[in-house]
Amino acid sequence: MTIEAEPYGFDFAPGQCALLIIDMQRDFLEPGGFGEMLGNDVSQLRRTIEPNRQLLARWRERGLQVIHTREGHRPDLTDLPGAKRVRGGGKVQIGDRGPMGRILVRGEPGHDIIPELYPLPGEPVVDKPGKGAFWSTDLHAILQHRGIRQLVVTGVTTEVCVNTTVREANDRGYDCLVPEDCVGSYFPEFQEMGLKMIKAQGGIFGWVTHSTHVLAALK
Ligand code: TIU
Repeated sequence: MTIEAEPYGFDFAPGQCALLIIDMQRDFLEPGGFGEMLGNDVSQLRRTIEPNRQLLARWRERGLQVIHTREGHRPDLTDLPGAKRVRGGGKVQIGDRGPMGRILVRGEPGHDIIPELYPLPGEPVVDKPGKGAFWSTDLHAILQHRGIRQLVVTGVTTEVCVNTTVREANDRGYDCLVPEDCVGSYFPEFQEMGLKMIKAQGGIFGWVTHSTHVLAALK
């Protein structure tokens, strides 16, 4: 089955393809979290919620593999590099108290996934300390054990955690398809360029499509 995509059609094998939803956490999408702490307008990302909700619903109806990720750190911050802690130079740092609990700390309300896309029991949630979902996690092992060789990658933000994860996945031999309406950036120009970088040079890192084309393939 071929999904309409750029730079050319994506050869879709649903049984070997996981939906990988990156970091749709309150800390990135709601006021008072890590995203806003970095000086960003969080409302930019909220348009991705509804298309993600529809894609997730269809994926679940078909009984296909869903994996969620969350960026964050241990409560004792032993997995937080000093460089990441001080980056930004602001008054508030990762681990400090914010309106949704300690910022980017596992177990805090702000660190959790937004209610619209909340994981079901049986859907793996990969907690990652970095931007890429493969670094310092068991994601590759999970995918290998489930026989996954393709990823539909969605979530936030396009040029940071989505791009880093697509690049990591590509180097590990996975084909990645990114639906443009299901990924979001705080910056419109990075949204555009982040997607162009993936599909340039014959799909150097993967393919870009729209969720309607993925939904059509899963009718
Ligand atoms: N700052 C920003 O654009 N993103 C992140 O810090 N993490 C993710 O992209 N998840």
